[in-house]
Amino acid sequence: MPLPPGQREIDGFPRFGTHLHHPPPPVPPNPTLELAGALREPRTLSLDDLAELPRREQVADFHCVAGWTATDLRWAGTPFATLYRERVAPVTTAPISHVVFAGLDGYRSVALLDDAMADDVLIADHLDGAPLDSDHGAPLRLVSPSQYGFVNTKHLCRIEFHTTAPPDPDRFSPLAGHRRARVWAEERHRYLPGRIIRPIYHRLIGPIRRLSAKGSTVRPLS
Ligand SMILES: Nc1nc2c(c(=O)[nH]1)N[C@H]1C(S)=C(S)[C@@H](COP(=O)(O)O)O[C@H]1N2
Ligand SMILES: [Mo]
Repeated sequence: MPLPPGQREIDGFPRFGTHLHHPPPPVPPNPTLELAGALREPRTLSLDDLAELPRREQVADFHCVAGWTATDLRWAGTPFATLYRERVAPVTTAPISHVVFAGLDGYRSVALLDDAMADDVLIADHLDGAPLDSDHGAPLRLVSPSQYGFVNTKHLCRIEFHTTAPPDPDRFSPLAGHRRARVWAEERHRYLPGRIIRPIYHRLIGPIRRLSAKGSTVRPLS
């Protein structure tokens, strides 16, 4: 498979992220997924509730905006579009445009509903045949392979459905991520072209990997 522009293949799949130096959040004894926002009936799904929906397995590459790509990851879980159609669309109060994915560690990502409805967007609970480990987002994570890693919230515990763009704390951040973050269009940065920002991000990979490895509870990375 060719890689999207500006990406380099790496060996393995490192723990990576913005809450890197912290250990991953503990998995609660009875994990839940909250559905909130512009819904007539906000609800909290257990993993058993989620398991009532059809599941899917898919193999995909994973592209971090900093420029590394982990290849051929085998994910399994519930397609986001299935969850949306079966559990959300019937109870929305107005047309939904944006979706916020929040993690147990306080991380948040925002996607357009149109992007989240793509066929390959999963709420994954397994990677390579095993339940997600804490490095990669236990108990649930978003997997949106056509969008950069920062959209792929790990430790997913809440999905909010919005009728307009939600408040944007990153607006003035020098590394604000692109709102759509589509890898084939190299939509890395909110305001700068992907090709321009690429070399700056590449320089961040080494330091961030070392920091993330420190917080890892699974296996050390060199
Ligand atoms: N909850 C949470 N999700 C997160 C992050 C994070 O710090 N916390 N980092 C994001 C970024 S920038 C990337 S590249 C991927 C990394 O996923 P991995 O650690 O499974 O490689 O997770 C994304 N999802
Ligand atoms: Mo990332």
